[in-house]
Amino acid sequence: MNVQNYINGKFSPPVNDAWIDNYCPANGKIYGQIPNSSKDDIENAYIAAKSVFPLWSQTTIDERSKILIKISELLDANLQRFAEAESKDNGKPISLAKTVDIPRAASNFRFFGNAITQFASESHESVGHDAINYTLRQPIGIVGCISPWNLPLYLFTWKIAPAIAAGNCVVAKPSEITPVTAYLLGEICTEAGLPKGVLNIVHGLGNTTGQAIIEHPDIKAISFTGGTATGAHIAKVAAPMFKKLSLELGGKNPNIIFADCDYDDMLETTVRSSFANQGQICLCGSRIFVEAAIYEKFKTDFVEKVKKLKIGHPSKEDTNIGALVSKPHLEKVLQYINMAKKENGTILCGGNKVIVTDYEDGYYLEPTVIEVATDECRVNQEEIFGPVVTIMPFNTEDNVLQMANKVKYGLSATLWTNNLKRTMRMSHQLQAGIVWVNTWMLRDLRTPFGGVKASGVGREGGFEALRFFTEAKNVCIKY
Ligand code: TXE
Repeated sequence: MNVQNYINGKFSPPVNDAWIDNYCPANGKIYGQIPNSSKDDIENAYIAAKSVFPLWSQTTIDERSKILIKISELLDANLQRFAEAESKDNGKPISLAKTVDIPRAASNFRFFGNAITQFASESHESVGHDAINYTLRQPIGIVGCISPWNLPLYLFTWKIAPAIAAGNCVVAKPSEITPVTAYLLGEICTEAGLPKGVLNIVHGLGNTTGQAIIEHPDIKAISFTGGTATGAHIAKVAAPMFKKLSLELGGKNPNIIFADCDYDDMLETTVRSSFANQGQICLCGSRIFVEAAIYEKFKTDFVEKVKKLKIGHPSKEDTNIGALVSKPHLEKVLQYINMAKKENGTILCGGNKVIVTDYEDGYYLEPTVIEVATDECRVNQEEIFGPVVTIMPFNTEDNVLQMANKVKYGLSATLWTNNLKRTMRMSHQLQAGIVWVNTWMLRDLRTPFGGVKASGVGREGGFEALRFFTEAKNVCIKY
């Protein structure tokens, strides 16, 4: 499928007519082209956004809400088509695209369509001064949204929906590796009656198209999800222009298992938290720490279950593990597996490329479990972002807490225990933006989402996202 930019409500090729090949991860073949847009396309998108901004920012809340909810309904109605496109573009199992990615994209619009109707500001009476303060929450203006390839439409809409709900106009760039569902979203926005120019979707590489967004002096806020190195680069470019920034970056999340947990539930969920989406979710629990008393049992049971996961073409309903997103990414993950061997890690299962019949050039990899000799080795410290987890035992709460926190990242952590006091102690001390206890990736869209340390800056989700996409202005009136 060939992709075009969506600027001012219309599909158009890039000004410089430069194109990039788009690969299908399931078979390694080129199946379309996408624009490699330049500064000129970003400028056109900006001009379209700017021209409609006064109108959009003054649209009633009710009107905005209705349009967002209409977009969510259209996504629901097109679930199958979008799920197939997402699975083909990204390599993820169709079952995941159908039950998680696309429904969640629809929920993002529904949620923020409703949330904006409840987004209240504050007022404070300055007693003794005969004055009253009230706080306006004004849209920022034109904002930039840049998203990654792992949950393409899910994360793209996670940014766009609150931005437009709050009255901003958007210049957005999806990942060049997975552009298709963002392209299809354009049609839906037009059909839902979103005024032209409110959302402009520009495709292209990070260092050309993305760079033009972050360097644009009048794009006043950037919401970005992606790699930590890219996040640091964006922060550097944005700082001298005092842009507002929300950065959702990488993770190397601990999954801490105590002997007193509900074992079967933990085992089932740990397989999912390790390998869902081929392990390419920033929330995956890639470092598993198991209390020594149940370590050997866990090791045997976990490996047995992992070996049963079905690796196959993403379009097959019974596939558990699809293809990795790209050839360079597959190679990066394989390098980490080799590194594990050099670091005296033991590969308990997996570790090899998989040849799927009829799709020999697809980017398939066995789900891999590595028993590490020390928590300080690189495979246990660096984000691999693939179907690879490390496991090791621990003896005490203090010992595991120290290892859990001894990485540069701090996105999420998972804890398995039935001990309430320990739950509280650990949850409060884990260095992470999100802690799950006896579950994983249970998301309530009202809750704050984001990380600490190298996992990012700022929070999205619920009213946090609406706060990010607005400027607070206090008005003080003496009466
Ligand atoms: O991400 P990039 P990549 C991690 C994961 C992965 C690594 C690199 O470890 O292996 O990051 O992945 C755009 N100005 N995560 O290279 O480059 C880019 O076009 C503006 C974790 O694919 O950060 C894309 O749209 N934009 C992560 C987006 O940034 C730029 C999910 C993300 O791509 C840009 C993905 C620039 N100079 C990878 N350079 C998560 N937190 O979930 C790139 N981009």
